[in-house]
Amino acid sequence: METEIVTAYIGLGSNEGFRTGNILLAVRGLMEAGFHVSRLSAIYETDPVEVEGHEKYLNMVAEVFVTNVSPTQMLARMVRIEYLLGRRHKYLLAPRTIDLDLLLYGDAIIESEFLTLPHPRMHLRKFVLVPMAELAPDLIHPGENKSMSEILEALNDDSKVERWNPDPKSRSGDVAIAESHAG
Ligand code: PH2
Ligand code: MG
Ligand code: MG
Repeated sequence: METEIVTAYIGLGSNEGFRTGNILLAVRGLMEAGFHVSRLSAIYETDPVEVEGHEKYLNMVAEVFVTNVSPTQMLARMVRIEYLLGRRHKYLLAPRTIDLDLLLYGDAIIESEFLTLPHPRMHLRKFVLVPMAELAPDLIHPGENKSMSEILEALNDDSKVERWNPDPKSRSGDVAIAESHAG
């Protein structure tokens, strides 16, 4: 049987609990779910958008190679990882231990009741485009027909997206939690 390898991109986000731990456990979850994780962007600390008064997010994008897994099957596995990492859908846009969004599945354009591809808001979100442009600046967005770096450059979004800094002097909440775990 012919096996086709599809390159897919998954957006990871966490703004509740031990955020770096959640992100890394989610990457491990993706690997255990049978995805070949080929590359990871840096982790970025980002201002929450589309919501008010929530904690800052950590965001990252993972590039995965997929064989014989449909986009819907991917989504089902991703929802399971979210659940295993303690995500409970309290309300739309609620703070979450982990959010896994399927951004791109090759150049598929899909609109079904379960899934829209490309992710319908990825081209509007700096917290997605910065890590996307880090991994694949010349990749063409199949709906916008522009590269990730072109879309990012044209974006009018002054929300903060900064490389996450694990320096303990920055006293980010994660470092405090990591230190308390270290005993
Ligand atoms: N996700 C949202 C809403 N707002 N803001 C940032 N910075 N990062 C996110 O991952 C994010 C958000 C809904 O999924
Ligand atoms: Mg999301
Ligand atoms: Mg989501």
